Amino acid sequence: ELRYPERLNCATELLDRTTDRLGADRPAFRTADGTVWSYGELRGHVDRIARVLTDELGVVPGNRVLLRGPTTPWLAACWLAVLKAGAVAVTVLAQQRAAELATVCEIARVRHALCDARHVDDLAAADVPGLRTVPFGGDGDDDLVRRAARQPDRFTAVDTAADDVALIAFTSGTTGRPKGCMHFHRDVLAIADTFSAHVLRPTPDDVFAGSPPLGFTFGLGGLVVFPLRAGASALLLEQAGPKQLLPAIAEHRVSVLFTAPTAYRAILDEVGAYDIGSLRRCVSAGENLPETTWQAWHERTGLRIINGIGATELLHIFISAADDAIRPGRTGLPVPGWQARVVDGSGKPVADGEPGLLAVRGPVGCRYLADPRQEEYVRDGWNLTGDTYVREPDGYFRYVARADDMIISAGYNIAGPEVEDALLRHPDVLEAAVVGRADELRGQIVAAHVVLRDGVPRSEATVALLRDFVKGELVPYKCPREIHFPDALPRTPTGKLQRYRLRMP
Ligand code: 3SK
Repeated sequence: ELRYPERLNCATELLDRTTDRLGADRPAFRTADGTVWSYGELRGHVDRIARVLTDELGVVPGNRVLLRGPTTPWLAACWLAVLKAGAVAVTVLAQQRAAELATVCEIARVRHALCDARHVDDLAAADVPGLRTVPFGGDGDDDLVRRAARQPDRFTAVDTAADDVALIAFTSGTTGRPKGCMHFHRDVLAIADTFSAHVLRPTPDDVFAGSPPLGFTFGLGGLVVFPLRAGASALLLEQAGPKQLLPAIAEHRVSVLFTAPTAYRAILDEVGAYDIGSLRRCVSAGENLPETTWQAWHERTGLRIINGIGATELLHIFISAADDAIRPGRTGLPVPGWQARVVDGSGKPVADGEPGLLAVRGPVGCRYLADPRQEEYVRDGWNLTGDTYVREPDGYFRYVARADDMIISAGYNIAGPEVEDALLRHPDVLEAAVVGRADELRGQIVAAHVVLRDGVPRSEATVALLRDFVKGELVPYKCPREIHFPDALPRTPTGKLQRYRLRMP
C-alpha cells in the first residue's frame, strides 16, 4: 500500500526532492532544437513563475489556473509552478476551440489562464467573464517568461495537504459535455509509484518522449511526472506526429516511448531507416492495441510493446505488464497497488472467461467536479471504466470493446475490435474501425471503415477481397456486411476514435 505524509506538495516532491537527491546539473527537459534545461534551471523557472502567480497575479491556494499550449518545457514549468503555489492546474489541449474552452472555464470556475502566446486567440474568443490570461513564450513585455525573469529564483512551496486538489483534467470522452476529473497531490505521485515504478522501472539515464500532449493525462504522466519522479529527462516535442517521432528517437537517444497504436502502425514502414537502438520501453495506451500491431512491431524492432489501459478519471494506467510478463493480445495484469475485476450489470463478478464490465480500484479514484455522472462511474467503491473485458483463467485481462460499442446482429454479440484486428492482418489495410449500424432486419449490421494503404483501389473488388479474407479469419457472422473506404478515421484531438461519428447514417 502506498503511504504519503499528510502534508504533501507533489511539485516539490517531483522537482525539489529529485534535484536535491541527484544534483541540479542533470538534464530535465530537452527540445527538438537541442535546448536542454537542467533540473536546477527548471527549478529556477518554476519558482519564478510561482512568484509571478502569487505576488503579481494574486493567485491564492485553491484558485484554478488554466494551462494551454503545445508540449514545451515552459508549459511543463507552468504546471509545476501552479502546483507549487498551491493552486489547481486545469489542463486542456492546445487544439481545443473557444466553445469548449468556455465550457471548461465555466465548469472549473477558472479565473487565470497561462497560455502559449501562439494560442491566445481562441481563449480570447471564449470570452470567459473575469478571465485573466497571461501569455508565455511571446515577445510582449507582459509575457510570463519576462515577468518571471524579474523575480527572485526561490519560492517556498505552499504547504498543501496530500488530499488537496492539484489537477482538474477534462475528459470529453468521444461525445457529450466535458467532465472535470479532480486529482489530489498524492494521486500525481501514486501514478509514478505504481505504473512507472513497477512496469517501466526507469533510471535517471532514461530519456522519455512521445506523442500524447500534456493536456492529456497519458502525456502529463509519461512526459513530466514519470521522468521527474525518476530523475530522468524528457524530450518535449511540439510536433510529435509519425514523421517526427522516429528521427527524434534516433537523434536524442530516446529510451522510453509513449504513443498510441495508430502511431506504432504509422511508423512501422519507416522504422528500419532509423537507428532506434536506444529504445528499451515502448508504451501503448489511449486505445486498444491489436495483437497484429504488437506482432508487427516486434518483428521489425525486436521490442515488446507494453500495452496498458488508463483513464483520465484514474489519471493513468492501471492494467499493464512488462518484459516476460507481456502476453500479446492481452492488456496485462492489474498494476501493483491496483485491483481489477469483471462484473455484470449489477456489479457481481462474472466467471473467468466471460465478458463483462471492467471494474477497478486503487490509489486514485474518479471524482467528477459537480457532475451527476459520478454515480454511474463509481459503484460500491469500484470505478466502472465503460470497457468490456474478459479476465482469463491465468488472471490476464483481455479487452473486448467499449461497453457501448458491442454490436448485436441477428442475436449474435460481436466485438468490433476483434473484426478490426482481422482486417488489420490484411496487408492492404492501414487502419480499420468496425461499428454496428442500425438495420431493420438484423437490429444491427457489422459496418467496417477501412483506410487502405497507398495505391490500393477503393473498388468492389477490394470489398470482396476483404470480406473473403475476414471470413477466412473469423466465424462468418462477424464478417462486415458493409465496407467503406474513408481517407482517414474520425478521431478526437487526443487520437481516440470517434465511433459515434461512424455510426451515423
Ligand atoms: O484515456 C486513456 O486511454 C489513458 C491512457 C493512459 C493514461 C491515461 C489515459 C487517460
